[in-house]
Amino acid sequence: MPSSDSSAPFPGEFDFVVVSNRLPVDRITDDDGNPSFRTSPGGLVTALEPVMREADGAWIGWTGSADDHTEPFEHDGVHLIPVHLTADEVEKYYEGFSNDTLWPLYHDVIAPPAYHREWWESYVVVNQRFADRAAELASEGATVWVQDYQLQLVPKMLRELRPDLTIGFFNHIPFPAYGIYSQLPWRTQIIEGLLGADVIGFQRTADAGNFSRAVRRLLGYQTKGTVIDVPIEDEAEVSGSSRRITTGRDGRPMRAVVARSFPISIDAASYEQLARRPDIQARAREIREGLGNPKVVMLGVDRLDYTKGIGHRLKAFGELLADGTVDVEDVTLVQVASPSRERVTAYQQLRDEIELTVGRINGDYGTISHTAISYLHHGYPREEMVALYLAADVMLVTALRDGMNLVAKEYVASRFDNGGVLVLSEFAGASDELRTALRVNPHDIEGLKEAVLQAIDMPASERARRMRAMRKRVQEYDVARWSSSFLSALTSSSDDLALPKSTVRTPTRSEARAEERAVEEAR
Ligand code: GDG
Repeated sequence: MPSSDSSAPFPGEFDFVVVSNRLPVDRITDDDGNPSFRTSPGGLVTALEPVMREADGAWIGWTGSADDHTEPFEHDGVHLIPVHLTADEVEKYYEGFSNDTLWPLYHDVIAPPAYHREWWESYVVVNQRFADRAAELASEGATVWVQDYQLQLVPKMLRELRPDLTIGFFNHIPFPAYGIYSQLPWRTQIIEGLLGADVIGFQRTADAGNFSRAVRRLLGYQTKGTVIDVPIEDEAEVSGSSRRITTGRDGRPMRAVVARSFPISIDAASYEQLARRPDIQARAREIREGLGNPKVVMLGVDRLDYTKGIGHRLKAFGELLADGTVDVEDVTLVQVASPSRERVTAYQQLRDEIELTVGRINGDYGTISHTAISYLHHGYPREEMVALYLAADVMLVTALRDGMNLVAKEYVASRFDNGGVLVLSEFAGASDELRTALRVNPHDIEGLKEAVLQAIDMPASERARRMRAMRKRVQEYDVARWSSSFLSALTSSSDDLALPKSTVRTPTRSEARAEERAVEEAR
């Protein structure tokens, strides 16, 4: 164990620890100006809350404010342990390396990644801080689950400090093909960092495959199916580890690391519950009335991010209006673009581009009584989101690259009426599961326009058939199932891990090849 910070409460107390960049709470200020925290509306919280409660677990993360020295506190029965970040670290580790290097790189360089050595240095320092904190708090033999791309070095750092721990890692965003990943100047360190985990989870089978390929190319380790044999260098790790240790061909001790897909999901039942509420249904009707009761309401809901393909969607809609295929009196698009990463230049530019395009389309095709695009640069309460999902005949998810895309699943979960059509990018992880959506290549504007028209004209019986199949999937594989399947893979014996069962059917060789071709072509 590391020498524990004498001021740190709860040393070695927790059997289950979650580590993520952000704590699952947002800071709010009440009417009297008193600050407090409120649970943030993410799926991860919903998924982990029951596990956290049962295990009396701790959640380590940043509060979202620079230079914030909030002490550990309890919120809704979960111990929250803030990690402090300076303003300089927020700029270099978070906005820089995480959001301006890794994010664009892992999303197939849709925007050019920036590589700066001082950002990397800050990433290392901050990852070490998170690892130190987890090492202090975890009990002997505890399970630690590290989340996402901001913390890829934590598994290795943590294993060095605490070889007795069981360590999981889940990557919420894609893992790119080697040809792209290999741009990263610190590609080997990141791979080694991740391999400190016992189980590395990805959204799609293809992501796990890309990772294993990078391991083979960069480190030359053997991989068999989803298992990677990782040589153990450190003697202390052999004696201290609770995991199965095998002997490699060269006589060196090895650890079996599993890299496979665990597609994340949502709390489907809670979306359906909201959608069945009469007040939310009334609100959905009100939204349609407010839009002038058009024949067709189309909807997009995204963080304002260049990965989401908002521009491609607007281009397709704009062209349909321009060539007269759809009429602004009949069809309207509501685009919620919730504010995101507003201090990163690429996001500022994106906002300008999108708002210019929306303005042009509305100026060219709007009438006094009908607006082509209702553009909303706000965040909304979940109730309002569900009302929008109910109001929308067609949901447009046209991401150019997306780990999963929960919006697609939320739409499906909300449509208990089996109405509505989902147009879904094949580049979103969700398209592996939601196979009866109208799947599109968003780069193909003609194809996208055709899919939009097909969605608009789709007979009710076909809508219902497609929606029923998608609803079955989302209801069965909800977020509780996601976390329990990850955690059971993590805590089961290494022997079991050698025979993992993916929750998603592994694509056949020809499907995988077709997907690779599609990716190549899209580039
Ligand atoms: C990352 C990966 C992966 C959006 N605007 C509002 C609002 N939202 C909610 C949505 C949805 C969530 O935010 C966005 O999740 P996504 O999955 O669509 O996308 P990312 O934020 O990029 O998430 C992604 C995910 O991690 C999980 O692993 O699926 O691929 O990129 O839940 O509903 N919620 C509310 N108001 C808004 O205005 N309440």
